[in-house]
Amino acid sequence: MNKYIDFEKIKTLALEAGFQNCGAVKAKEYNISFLSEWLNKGYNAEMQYLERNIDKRKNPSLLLDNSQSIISFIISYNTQVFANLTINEDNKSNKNLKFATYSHFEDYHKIIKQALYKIINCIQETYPDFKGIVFVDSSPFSEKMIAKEAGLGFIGKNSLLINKEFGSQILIGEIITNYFTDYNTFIEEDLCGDCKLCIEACPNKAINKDKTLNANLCSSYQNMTKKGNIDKQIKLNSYIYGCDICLNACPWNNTPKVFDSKILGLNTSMQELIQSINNNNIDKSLFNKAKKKGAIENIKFQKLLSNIQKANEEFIF
Ligand code: B12
Repeated sequence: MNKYIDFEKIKTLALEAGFQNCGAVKAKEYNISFLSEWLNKGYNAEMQYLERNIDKRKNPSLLLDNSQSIISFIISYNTQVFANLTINEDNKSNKNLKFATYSHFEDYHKIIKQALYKIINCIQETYPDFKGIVFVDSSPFSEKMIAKEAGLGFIGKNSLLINKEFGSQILIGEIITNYFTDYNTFIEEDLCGDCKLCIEACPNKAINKDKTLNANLCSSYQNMTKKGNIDKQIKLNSYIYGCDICLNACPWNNTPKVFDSKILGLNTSMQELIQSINNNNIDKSLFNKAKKKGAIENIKFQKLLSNIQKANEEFIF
């Protein structure tokens, strides 16, 4: 017997759970030649994990027995609370060191996972044999590729998923399930046109013309993921954790929809941490506190200190 669920039911639950949108694709094999080309050029830097699980990256259906569908969910972090905070930050000196916007919030990995499990539990009340596994970020497949196929946006020149309504300040998660549903049939056209603002804005020329990113040159890789110190030639432009330069340059982020998020709250400890950094009295206990609640989970204190030193050196030279 076919296990089918009406997509509208999933969408209703997704919006109730606090997502901005969702879309479904059939779990199937994809052509991922874009990934091998990217890896062959060494653009993954030291992120060797991207070279593993190639079978699953190609065919995410291998991740669940009898899988039929992948449902992709997006959540925007253009929230009203952050908009208010940004206004306050504008008043400060422009020598302030910055964290990428998404890291001002509570840990999106936890929040999205919880919301996705909630959706699965609700569905199981009516469909007890509905099975679902959830992924956020650590997914062994391209989340942007699936989201694009699911009709949630297009891939911009900066290689990010851009949604017409919410821009690129969005995060992605998925449920892989054993149920069929109604699949998306509309793929958003490429709406970058001739615009090259993100390419031009990147201080390290990390963005190539073919929508790929050389992670070796991306400050976000250098100040978050890379073990050890940042390469000398990299310019951080004040970013000591992650980077928003190519997102901020994007016209699709000029007039983003600002809203009250039901689930994505600010990590208030980040403000205390940032203040201590900009007052030159960084406090390890504030760092630990911010790390516990927030999205800066993958950085060690020593690395943050060396990022701060590097960013400050740029003001001197
Ligand atoms: C490794 C990684 C990084 C690396 C490398 C980034 C990169 N562009 O590859 C680093 C550390 C630099 C990084 C930085 C950031 N990241 Co990151 N990252 C990832 C991760 C874990 C894997 C990405 C990957 O596989 N890269 C390899 C390349 C080749 O593949 P790709 O990036 O998926 O994109 C290609 C395909 O989608 C392909 N494609 C597009 N359409 C189609 C259609 C078909 C049919 C096919 C076959 C292919 C195809 O073209 C794309 C470009 O080459 C994903 C989560 C995940 N599991 O997918 C998050 C993810 C991409 N990151 C995310 C975020 C938020 C960021 C930052 C904005 C954080 C910050 N503020 O600092 C920056 C943005 C930098 C940038 N411009 O990309 C979000 C992006 C959301 C969005 N709007 O797109 C993701 C999806 C995490 C999440 N769950 O939300 N990241």
